[in-house]
Amino acid sequence: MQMDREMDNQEKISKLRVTLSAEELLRAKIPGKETGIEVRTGTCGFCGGECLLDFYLKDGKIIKIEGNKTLPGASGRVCVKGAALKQALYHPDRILYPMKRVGARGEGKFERISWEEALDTVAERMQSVKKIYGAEQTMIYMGHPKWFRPQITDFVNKYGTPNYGTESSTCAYALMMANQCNFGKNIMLMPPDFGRCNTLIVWGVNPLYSNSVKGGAGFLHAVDRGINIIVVDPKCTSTTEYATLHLRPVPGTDGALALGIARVIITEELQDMEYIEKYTTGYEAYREYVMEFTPEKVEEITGVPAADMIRAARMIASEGPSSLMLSASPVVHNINGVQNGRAIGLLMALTGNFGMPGGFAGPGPARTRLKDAFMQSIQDRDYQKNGLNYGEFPAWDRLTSRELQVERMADFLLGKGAYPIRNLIAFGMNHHMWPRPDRLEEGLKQVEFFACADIYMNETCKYADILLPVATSQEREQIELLTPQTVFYQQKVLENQGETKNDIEILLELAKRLGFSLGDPVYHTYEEYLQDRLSPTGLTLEELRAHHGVMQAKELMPPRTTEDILKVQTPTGKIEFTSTVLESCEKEWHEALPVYHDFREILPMNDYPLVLTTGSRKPQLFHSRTYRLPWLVNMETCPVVELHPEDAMRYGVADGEQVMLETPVGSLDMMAIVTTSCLKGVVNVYHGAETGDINLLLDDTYIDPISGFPGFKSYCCRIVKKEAEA
Ligand SMILES: Nc1nc2c(c(=O)[nH]1)N[C@H]1C(S)=C(S)[C@@H](COP(=O)(O)OP(=O)(O)OC[C@H]3O[C@@H](n4cnc5c(=O)[nH]c(N)nc54)[C@H](O)[C@@H]3O)O[C@H]1N2
Ligand SMILES: Nc1nc2c(c(=O)[nH]1)N[C@H]1C(S)=C(S)[C@@H](COP(=O)(O)OP(=O)(O)OC[C@H]3O[C@@H](n4cnc5c(=O)[nH]c(N)nc54)[C@H](O)[C@@H]3O)O[C@H]1N2
Ligand code: SF4
Ligand SMILES: [Mo]
Repeated sequence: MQMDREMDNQEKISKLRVTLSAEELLRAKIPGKETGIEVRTGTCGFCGGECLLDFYLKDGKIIKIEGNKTLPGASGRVCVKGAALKQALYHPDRILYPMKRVGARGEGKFERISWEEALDTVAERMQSVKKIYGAEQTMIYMGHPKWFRPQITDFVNKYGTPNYGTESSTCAYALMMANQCNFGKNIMLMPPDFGRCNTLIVWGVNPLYSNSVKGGAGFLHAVDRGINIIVVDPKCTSTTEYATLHLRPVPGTDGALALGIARVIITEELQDMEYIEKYTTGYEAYREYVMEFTPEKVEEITGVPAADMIRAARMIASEGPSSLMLSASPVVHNINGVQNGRAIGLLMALTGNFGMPGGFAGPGPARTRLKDAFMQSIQDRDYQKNGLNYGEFPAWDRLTSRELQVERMADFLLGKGAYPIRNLIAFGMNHHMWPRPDRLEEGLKQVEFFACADIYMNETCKYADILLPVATSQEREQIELLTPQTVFYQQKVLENQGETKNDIEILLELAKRLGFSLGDPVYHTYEEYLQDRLSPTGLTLEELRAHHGVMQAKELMPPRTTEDILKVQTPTGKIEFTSTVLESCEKEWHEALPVYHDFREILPMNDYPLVLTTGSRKPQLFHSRTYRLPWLVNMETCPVVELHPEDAMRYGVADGEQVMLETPVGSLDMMAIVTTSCLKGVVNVYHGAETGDINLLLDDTYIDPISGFPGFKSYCCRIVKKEAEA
């Protein structure tokens, strides 16, 4: 179909070539000799989604972007952010040269220096701190860019600091912890089986906004198959419009809902006893515990009507196979997030869906792999035990990646840890993404030395002593998988702007100065890294380039079978209704059962009666990356708070009016958007903006004691109408 459409287009373009003048062809951006327009296919990379795009170049500059339609696995789509890449790539905020600070910290005054000077300065600081005080007094941080996560981990291990943390201290790892407690350590974030399930539970995910091109397409494919879709989301979104059943719990109450669903399944004897007996442990204790969650009690806690919850339970258990779509964030952006995540995942064990075709984490075809892909090969961390908060989150220390939980970075930079942090070396850091960025700013002012590698001059960079200019994914060669068996080599779409280098090139340069190299076996250049990444596929870089960058892998891993998946790697070798890891932590809230704790019991809800949810994704925004792009931010030019009409009425606020949003931490002015898409009693604010940053109002000690994740999705607030100025 897609190929046919593409042929039609080609035919139309050929006709145009005959009928239009060169000038008209240029205006229509038709590629060819007459216009000098060339099309190069590459990955977008703006959100890490790696969608395939066609970049139209004229005189080396991108003039148009379209979704690629021809390569295997390409959807032909581009989301609004990808379409705005043109503004992002050539934005004046791009850091194009290495620089050193000449003004005060935070002032943003810099002077251009050479790469030699920049790299020598950073390496010398790292070396001297290591020699005099120990490598642990250098902290290394990395934000959302994930493409070089395994390489930076390798770099950190070889340098020798335990104090290495990433944005995954607020994203993905807590859900992985929940999954690993239940299903063992080889289970990460599992995509649902869109093609084979009969009931799909979309729990706290909005794929049409957050994963618009790939996950969105998978979700719509499942919708087209006419299966049951249960969406669990407090808000109404474009995803919930496709729901057969939309459950709207108060944020952070997911655990109670899942336990209530389990109770219905067990009381109606719909659980899969044969599966439970064969593959699980702790069922008796779990069964006893879930009996507390009667439909009436669950309705009171979550606000979900009992009848809807019962319907969902019957669908999941009787109309399977049932699959589960979870996100890296909302469920675990609550202070009871790991236990809630466990309670949800265990529904897949209760109903015998874990590891089954059409179920959760089920079997899959033979596939190839790339070496060191993020999430496939989380590397163990060396030196972990000397880390600044080792022992504070014992389950975190044992599971996931063994990084430092950096939620308390402000304290460490402010010298409140067991020893000081003298160097902060950051790749893609934005302190506005953390609760209390004002405290982090104080830390950034005080740390002795701060180097930052970023694509853009963001607010964090303004505190750095040395700035390293980073290339975008269009400015580097890449190797990616297009399908489970197809490998893609992306040539550079654009020449590097200014003197930018990509992150791995920067790491290699720093490593050389520090006396080591990356990789095992070691590689010394970016090209050698690409070859190393390719090695498990059986292909060489040379032959892949010679085949226009697309080839079938020569070496495949055997298909994943149900039998293999059910050899789970928990301490007991069984799926654990009672978690051995959590129990062994012997800490409050670390119960072996997925015990439900209600956040409202520890918050001053009487004074701040509204639940504050922050960061529900908007299609046009991506954390801090988009606020500088006019095409994307012009839809919303000031901070907004969304609230339900009944709440608006209660506070005497009309749509478009100015309000003050107050939490126990502080207050901010915002514009009220009154919308029935919000759940009554819950208000929504987006995050990531440099002005009106909602994270200023979040308490950085309000965290899940198991994972250290902030309670971004269920804090408390109140709204005060601002009187119009006379
Ligand atoms: N456009 C865009 N896409 C993105 C991002 C972005 O910033 N912008 N960020 C990327 C990143 S880092 C991540 S982690 C993912 C997140 O991806 P998603 O999880 O899909 O995104 P969200 O919109 O945060 O959350 C999905 C839904 O969960 C609901 N929700 C909020 N709190 C709760 C809760 O406590 N329980 C339940 N059941 N639902 C809740 C929200 O109302 C929302 O509609 O998106 C990725 N994709
Ligand atoms: N209140 C609230 N806060 C949240 C969330 C929420 O829902 N609510 N969501 C949390 C979640 S899930 C996440 S993942 C985090 C994300 O938080 P961050 O990781 O801070 O997110 P970004 O702003 O996307 O990226 C940070 C920086 O990385 C730079 N960058 C991008 N690509 C590259 C690259 O290839 N190399 C280098 N060196 N730099 C690059 C960008 O220019 C940017 O300055 O935010 C968290 N914060
Ligand atoms: S979803 Fe959008 S921003 Fe993300 S990689 Fe795809 S086109 Fe780019
Ligand atoms: Mo995230």
